[in-house]
Amino acid sequence: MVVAVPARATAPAGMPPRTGAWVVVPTYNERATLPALVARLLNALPAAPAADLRILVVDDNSPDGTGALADELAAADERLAVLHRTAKTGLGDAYAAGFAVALDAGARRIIQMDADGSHDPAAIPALLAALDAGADLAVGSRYVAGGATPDWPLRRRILSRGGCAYARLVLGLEIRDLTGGFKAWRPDTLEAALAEPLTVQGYGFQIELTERAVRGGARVTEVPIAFRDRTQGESKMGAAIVREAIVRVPQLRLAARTAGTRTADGGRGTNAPALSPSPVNRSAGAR
Ligand SMILES: Nc1nc2c(ncn2[C@@H]2O[C@H](COP(=O)(O)OP(=O)(O)OP(=O)(O)O)[C@@H](O)[C@H]2O)c(=O)[nH]1
Ligand SMILES: [Mg+2]
Repeated sequence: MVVAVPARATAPAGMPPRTGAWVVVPTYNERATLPALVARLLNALPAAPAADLRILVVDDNSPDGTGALADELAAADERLAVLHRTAKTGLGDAYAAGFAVALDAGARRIIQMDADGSHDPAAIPALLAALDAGADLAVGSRYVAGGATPDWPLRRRILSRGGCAYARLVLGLEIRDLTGGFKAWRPDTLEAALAEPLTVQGYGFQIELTERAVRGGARVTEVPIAFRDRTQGESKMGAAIVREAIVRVPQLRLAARTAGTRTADGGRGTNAPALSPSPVNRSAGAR
């Protein structure tokens, strides 16, 4: 398996092989938000036995003690595990480390999501249902019918919408939400996207991974989600992260052109129907 694994990453002990769905959750100073997220995750996937669900918290030695808190939570539920990294080297790095652990363990589905309450675990069955329906990558999308950002002020909406439109245009993709971080992957698709080290370290790595998947021929489905603003803790998004994405997106396009492997449909995503409880719950076993 060729996966970019930062040298500091070590797999948590005691993880059983061939586990069904892994939810990878990066944390940095999320003491205030993590317990509720874990409770909501377990609540959203109640039928999942331990062998079928792993929640992997990837903590970058948070100064607020999130890592130790995650260890306490993990001691109380075998479905939860913690990957401790020694330093904060970027969200892309943290995700690459968590993904590598999940892939090495033989995960059959990998879900990625924020810890701050913005991503609702209740949407996970819909993401998994999209994989069941044939997608290689299901993208939780704020910008398809049924998706929303109800709490955001106008300034934030413009930034996010503008960022997505910019990335779409420059990369020539038709996926509407390229910057979101709530996704479900087939392992082979994720593994292929990670075959080379990420070149974007901040949140722009979300764009890079999705663009690599599309370039590799993945079928991408956008599943509508409502993205809630965090109510506790602090955002880590800053001007440097935005700047990095703005600069790196055209470089991604150039790299794709050079590789000459862009798919014929230009990354046309399919839009899944709005969330509905019944088909969604059929996949709630988190397989
Ligand atoms: N391990 C790790 N996690 C990170 C890092 N940066 C951000 N995170 C986590 O990634 C998730 C998203 O970060 P946020 O700060 O909420 O950023 P955001 O959701 O893009 O922005 P807001 O909408 O302002 O909250 C959260 O769970 C963070 O704790 C990092 O460098 N390392
Ligand atoms: Mg957030």
